[in-house]
Amino acid sequence: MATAYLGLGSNLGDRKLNLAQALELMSQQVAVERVSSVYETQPVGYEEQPLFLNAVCRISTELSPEQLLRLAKEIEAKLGRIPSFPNAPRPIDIDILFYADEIVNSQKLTIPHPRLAERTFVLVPLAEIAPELVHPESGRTIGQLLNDLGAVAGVRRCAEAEEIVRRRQNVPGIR
Ligand code: PH2
Ligand code: MG
Ligand code: MG
Repeated sequence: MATAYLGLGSNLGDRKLNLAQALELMSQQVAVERVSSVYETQPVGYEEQPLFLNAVCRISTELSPEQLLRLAKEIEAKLGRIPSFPNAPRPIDIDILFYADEIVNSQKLTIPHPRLAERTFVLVPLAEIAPELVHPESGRTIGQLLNDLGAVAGVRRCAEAEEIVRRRQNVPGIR
């Protein structure tokens, strides 16, 4: 069994439902052990797009990193994601942030996620559920990485979304 952390983001369609359904579909294949609060966040990178809802979760799985990536892509496709340009708006994005303390650098997969240390929309929810988690390359904890970024802007907790995401078992059928 490996412990892994996933980042979830949605900024198209019913964002709360997309997060809830992604977690529900994920939990049918792996053990979803912990889910962070949900945050509404300013788009980073390509900025002319709607606000995101972001969250992270901790899972436990027998799947390899490659199998987990395949599962994430399957769920993204099920929830209506169409391949587009980098950072394009999407109903759901599921990124592998960490997989145990493994470092993976293949053509398809880079673990830990290469941009997580600069992204408050990842570090803020991650610091909530895993502040002591150590980044295997930098040796810094999530709490330290978040501190390194200084003041956090553009990330606010969204209690209303959390309610729906928490009740994901009851969400309507997948499109
Ligand atoms: N994902 C990106 C690029 N920019 N910005 C926010 N706020 N949230 C995201 O999930 C996000 C982003 C690429 O995957
Ligand atoms: Mg992403
Ligand atoms: Mg992605």
